[in-house]
Amino acid sequence: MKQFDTLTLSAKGPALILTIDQPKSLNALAQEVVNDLEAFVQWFETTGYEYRGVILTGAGEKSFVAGANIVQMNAMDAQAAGVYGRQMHAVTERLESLQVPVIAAVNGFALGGGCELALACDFIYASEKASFGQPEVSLGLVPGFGGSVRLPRRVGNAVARELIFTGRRIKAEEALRIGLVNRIVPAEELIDQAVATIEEIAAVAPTAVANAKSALVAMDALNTHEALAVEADSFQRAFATADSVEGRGAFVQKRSPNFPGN
Ligand code: CO8
Repeated sequence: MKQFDTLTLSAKGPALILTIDQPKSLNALAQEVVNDLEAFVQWFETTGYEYRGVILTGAGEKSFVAGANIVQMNAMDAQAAGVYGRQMHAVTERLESLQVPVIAAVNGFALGGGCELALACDFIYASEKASFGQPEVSLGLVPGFGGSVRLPRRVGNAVARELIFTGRRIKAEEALRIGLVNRIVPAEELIDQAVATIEEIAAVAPTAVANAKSALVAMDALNTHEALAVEADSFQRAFATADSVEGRGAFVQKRSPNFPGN
């Protein structure tokens, strides 16, 4: 398995578990972590596709990711901070574009850049101890790792504005209520439930999941009319795959499909 200084990788069935492993700083996104996340995405894009999904989590019992590294940011000038922010934009866009689902398994604090990193995943499972927030305003800052874009898309404009303008921290139940997380899970079952979902995904056609995901990512930038055109192209591409020939044929023949993966 590929090694990183600040991340650990482990496999569980068809899932690759990516752990941000800096528990002493509550897994804050120091420059070294951002560099490793960039290298991880590069590695996965080229050699990771034997896995059918990625689970992103944080080491320790307390925190998923407590945000950008405030100690390092305090020593930056505005120019350097801009470079740091743009690097994380590129990393989150590439993470979001991986051809397999990425689940954030939020086991504690997901604050500032931590909430923004979770939002770049396809969906979020939270432990009962998870909490979320965009507290940048309390540091005189604004969200800078994608939160102003992805939080309104996930929870709606007005709810996102309230969270961003107050910097308030919310608990898992409220995150579930506003649609920020898909489910709340006992902490000890968090990874297993995410693995079970990846197992479910691993049983369906891989090309169809990849195809659906890239269409959904592309649609984020489009209006309804343009997005429907993307869906039509995506459907036609899916229809032409061997996976779809097998899936449709198996249904008609009343048997389980055996997807060839192309
Ligand atoms: N950065 C660096 N170190 C951190 C961070 C952080 N974000 N969060 C915690 N730590 C460190 C603490 O300094 C402490 O280190 P040490 O033991 O050496 O003193 C250690 O982690 C443990 O933290 P605490 O003792 O504070 O633990 P508590 O349980 O008392 O509190 C909290 C936990 C509530 C999470 C608290 O640590 C906290 O408020 N952390 C900061 C949370 C925050 O404000 N996050 C948002 C940061 S801003 C951001 O993410 C902007 C993203 C966009 C940047 C764009 C750049 C252009």
